[in-house]
Amino acid sequence: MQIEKYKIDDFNQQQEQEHKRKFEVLASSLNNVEGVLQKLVDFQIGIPSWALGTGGTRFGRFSGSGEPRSLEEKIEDVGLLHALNQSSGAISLHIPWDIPQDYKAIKALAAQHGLKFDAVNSNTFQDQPDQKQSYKFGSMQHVDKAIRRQAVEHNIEVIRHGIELGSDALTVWLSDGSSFPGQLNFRNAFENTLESLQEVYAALPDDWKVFVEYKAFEPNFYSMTVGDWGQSLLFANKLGPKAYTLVDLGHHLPNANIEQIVSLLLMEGKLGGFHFNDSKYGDDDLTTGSIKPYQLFLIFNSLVDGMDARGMDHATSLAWMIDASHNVKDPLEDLLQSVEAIMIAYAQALLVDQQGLKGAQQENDVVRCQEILQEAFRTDVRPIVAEARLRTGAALRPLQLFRELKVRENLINERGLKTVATGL
Ligand code: PSV
Ligand code: MN
Repeated sequence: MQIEKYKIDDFNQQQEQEHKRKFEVLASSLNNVEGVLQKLVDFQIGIPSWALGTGGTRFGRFSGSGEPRSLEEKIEDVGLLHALNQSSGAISLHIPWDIPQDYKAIKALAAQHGLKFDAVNSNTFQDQPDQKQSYKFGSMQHVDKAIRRQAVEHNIEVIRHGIELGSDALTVWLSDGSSFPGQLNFRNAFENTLESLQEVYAALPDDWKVFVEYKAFEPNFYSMTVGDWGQSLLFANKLGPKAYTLVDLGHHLPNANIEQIVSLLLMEGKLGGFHFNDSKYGDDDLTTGSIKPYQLFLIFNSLVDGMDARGMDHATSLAWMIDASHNVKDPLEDLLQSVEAIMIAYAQALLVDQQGLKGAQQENDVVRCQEILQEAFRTDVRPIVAEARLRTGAALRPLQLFRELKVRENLINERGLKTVATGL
């Protein structure tokens, strides 16, 4: 299915008067509205290929209908999102779930939808049917060099796919760790992992980055070999200038101060990318902004402050990606909600009076600090986010248009009721 431009324009025309009224009221109370709008227009969020099908848990997976059955259909889905919001201009692939057969055709299809290829992801957390050695006891940390070698070769193969598609980053998430005390020698596990990552690093093209993603627990429950930002940063520092830490919002122990982590990683020039999602308990992979929108805003506040301090381009310096998928929503509707929540938090962070905040911090005026932050957080920025969409030819209300155009029903007609997308 393709969404014709005139359908978006017709829809916007119906909404425009009301939108303009709200936007003008908001704009009149803000400084530098045009600067904020341009930043929102430029900001693009990578969509994970594995979130286009309904997610599951170990207790089951309730597949939706009209899910993408191939990489081509996944690209088509992201193209639909991007047509609706013009903020989802990239797709992040997971290998081997999404092995491209014909690079030229896949690249042409992505370009047709205005999409780029974001970081490519390797998978050494599952055994594949044709695989020689098992990752049951880890991959890059494994005591057996042959298994480590297999994991390294897989990552190098993922880089090769990425090069063909025009990607420029590899994300390595390792499920390596241990589930019981004594199972692992922590030092050996770290050293083996470092050696493996160094071999992968050596295969990176000059203009590529590698993102080392950390996670506190699961599937291992006693120790994770890349378990927190400290361990990830250790690896990234030892690997070299092309290695960075990737922050997945669901990968911390409860109540971790993610905004502080982000701030320090940026200070060190070692924050590489983001996996957005939300959670109540652990790695819940819920819709971004659905549980803790204030935390999301505070994270964006750290991001804006930290990127500006280093003169970084907000849109291009970091890899912005979603990593969410769950059991109960239409995945495309869920992704539209996530992108909207990210844009809202970003817009609110752009409104923070950074100068005023720094002044209040210098004076230890704690109350004013809080007032300044909450002034921005409590601003209803939806009209400015919508205005950015209007200017790029996207829908004023993407989710509403998705439903009015009966996108899912169309996809079911094309693909069928019983479809299962590759992924977890
Ligand atoms: C692991 O929980 C993770 O966050 C990694 O990014 C994986 O690659 C992704 O989820 C998909 O399973
Ligand atoms: Mn992730």
